[in-house]
Amino acid sequence: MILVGQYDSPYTRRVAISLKVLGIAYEHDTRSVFGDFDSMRTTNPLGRIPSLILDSGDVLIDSAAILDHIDEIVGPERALLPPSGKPRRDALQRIALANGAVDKIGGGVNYETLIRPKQYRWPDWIERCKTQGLGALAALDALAWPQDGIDQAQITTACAFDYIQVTNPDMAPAGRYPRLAALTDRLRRRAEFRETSFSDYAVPKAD
Ligand SMILES: N[C@@H](CCC(=O)N[C@@H](CS)C(=O)NCC(=O)O)C(=O)O
Repeated sequence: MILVGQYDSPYTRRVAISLKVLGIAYEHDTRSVFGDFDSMRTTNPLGRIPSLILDSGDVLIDSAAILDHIDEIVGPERALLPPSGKPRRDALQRIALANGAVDKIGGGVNYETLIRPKQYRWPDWIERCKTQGLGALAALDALAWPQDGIDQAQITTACAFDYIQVTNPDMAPAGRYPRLAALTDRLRRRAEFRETSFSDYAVPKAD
């Protein structure tokens, strides 16, 4: 199978890390959503990442749908999401908050400030997105997190927090989110996180 998307996308990265944790081999297609837009649209009509191209040629889009398929392949004993009940609801709630933080800070604040020309920006909207994203981080930081092991809620949350720390360090200063920092620091040491590191990522500057 082929995973399409670069690791500076936390949605792509959570898929990559899940594949690695579960020992599923993949090729990596590093086309860019912005630089290779027309080509990307031939893989995913939305022109977004991640996509997973299966050996059958079928293309899965959206990280949640891709991860659902991966969990199905490995079966309930090894799946990264709990199968049912409160454990599943709690995990999905954490994942919604983590992905929501990235939607609002990455897709909201960063796209609005880095892509939209200055004269067309709406500061109140950017501030609203920031409030929403930081609200999600605060809610995640108020939760207790495991000190060991790995599952989808941990992977997704650490990918989200790592992304925000790299791209928006002012929003995640040292000490503000101690539980998220501890979770992310622990997982960053794992091979799956190191192999998908995007520490060489150059944060674009808003004009
Ligand atoms: N809900 C989607 C979100 C994917 C997403 O927003 N990906 C970003 C990259 S981080 C993207 O493709 N952005 C380009 C665009 O939306 O035009 C998922 O979980 O896969």
